[in-house]
Amino acid sequence: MVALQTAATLGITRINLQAAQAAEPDAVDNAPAIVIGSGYGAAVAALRLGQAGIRTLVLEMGRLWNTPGADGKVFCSTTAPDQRSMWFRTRTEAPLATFLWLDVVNKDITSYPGVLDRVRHQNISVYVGRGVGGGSLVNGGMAVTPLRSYFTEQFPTVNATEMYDTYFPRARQMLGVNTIDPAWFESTEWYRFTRISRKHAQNAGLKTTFVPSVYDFGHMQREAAGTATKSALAGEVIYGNNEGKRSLDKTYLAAALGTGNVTIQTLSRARGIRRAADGSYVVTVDRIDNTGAVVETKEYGCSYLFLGGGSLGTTELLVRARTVGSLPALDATVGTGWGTNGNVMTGRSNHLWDTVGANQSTMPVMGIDDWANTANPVFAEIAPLPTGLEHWISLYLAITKNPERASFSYDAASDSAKIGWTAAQSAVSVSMAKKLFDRINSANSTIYRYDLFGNNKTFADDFTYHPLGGCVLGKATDNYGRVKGYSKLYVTDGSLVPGSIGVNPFVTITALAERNMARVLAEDAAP
Ligand code: FAE
Repeated sequence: MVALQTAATLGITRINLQAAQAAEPDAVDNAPAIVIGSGYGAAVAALRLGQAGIRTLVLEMGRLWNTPGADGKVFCSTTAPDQRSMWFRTRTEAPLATFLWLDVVNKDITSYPGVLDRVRHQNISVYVGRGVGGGSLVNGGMAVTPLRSYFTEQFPTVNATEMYDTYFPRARQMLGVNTIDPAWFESTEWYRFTRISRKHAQNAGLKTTFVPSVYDFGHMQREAAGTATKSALAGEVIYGNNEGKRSLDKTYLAAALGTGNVTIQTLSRARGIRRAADGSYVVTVDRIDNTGAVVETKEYGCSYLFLGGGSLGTTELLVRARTVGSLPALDATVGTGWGTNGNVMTGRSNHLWDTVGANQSTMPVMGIDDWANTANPVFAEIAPLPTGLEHWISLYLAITKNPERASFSYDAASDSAKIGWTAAQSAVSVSMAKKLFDRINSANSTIYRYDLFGNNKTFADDFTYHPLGGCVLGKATDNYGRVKGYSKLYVTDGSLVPGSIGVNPFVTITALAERNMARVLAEDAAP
């Protein structure tokens, strides 16, 4: 319903991305505006530029995900991953290492530009989406607006009234955010795992709250009723959803292409940025094939350059440009203020009578909200673990108020940026999450699971789904994402968020990009 309203508001129906993409790619060597990446921030930039009548080229390193494989599906499921699952790997690298200490989670696959990447830094791995739609292709769809007080704490220079009255509602509407029918939630077998975790939280005196989603709950109910093809109810999530998910290719990017001014070029990885004598930008791009080989290196020129490669992608481009001297005037704060949004995962073992159900929806709909506890602020998503078997496990992704931040440095040998995050910085998140889950275990006489994360670890402290920061708003950029030291160069993604936002971040990233684009288009001269 929301999707239809969104489409109607925009005056579009579903756009055939492939047809639109085929129209131009090789022809565009210069465009007035270039957007790097096609995740949340990039998609907002592309749409608003296109609507303003500005011809815009989007460069995305991943694939366009619209072609069915031999099984008739575009994406593979988490339980039967194949080459489509991960970005140039020969074995999947899922967040859960093992199950019952058995190496049954990860599978050998053929190397291919798959949809999920795990970018390994020394003490932290960062999961990111690859493809047209970025993280929206692989994420859990939780569409959470941050607590206003914490948003203000993190963004003291941003007008919160404007954000909460205009830009958050705009982002939610455009993304197609909807909420689960509480009556269905209470009765369906697919959310028994959530109800059990809610009961255990409540036994510990903790508050739970429903969280909205961009997964179409009408579709999900039809999946349950057997009248729609199963996706969320068929183990599909981190390697993509074939049905029901309103990923960016169906919302912002479809609308952007619908303006007729936007072209998306895939398998195109931006590597270098420099400024030409006339003040325009030149982007060096490696075009890759399905083996990852660079088939062409090409330069693209533009007057206005928007960086939407995500916290890792954008920060790497700028840190590299500053270090190699192609954008030497970048501020010293570029590459700083990076954090994990305090992410840490854990699992609890339930009593035999507290079954979580063999059938679990992959879309989380509830969180344990203890953010108001100033001594130990935590928001913990109740996460699914869909295996098709009863396993008595309650799984969580906790977001803790970890104040630790790290910086990027450029490593010439690998031509990449490295994050200087330490194990001690992850330990801060673990200790906060542990305080919350110790309370829950103690109230329910339950224990942690030791079999899920390798080395008998009870907390997965070595990865994040929520990389944030690196080019923080008001530090590396002005108050609207304009990069300090360079006019007409903009950051429009999660790198603007200072390391933590207290909830799942894509609604904030989208709303902030909407706010910044409104200002930039009003104030900066049109190309
Ligand atoms: P992002 O969506 O990461 O997009 C960046 C894009 O740029 C990608 O498509 C890259 O391939 C591309 N790119 C990067 N570098 C280059 C380059 N040099 N040249 C060309 N292209 C490039 O950026 N958040 C929520 O709010 N709710 C959730 O339920 C949730 N669940 C998640 C589950 C998983 C498994 C993961 C991985 C993330 C989850 N997130 C969730 C996080 C969310 O997806 C993430 O914050 C946003 O996607 C970040 O948006 P950006 O616009 O910053």
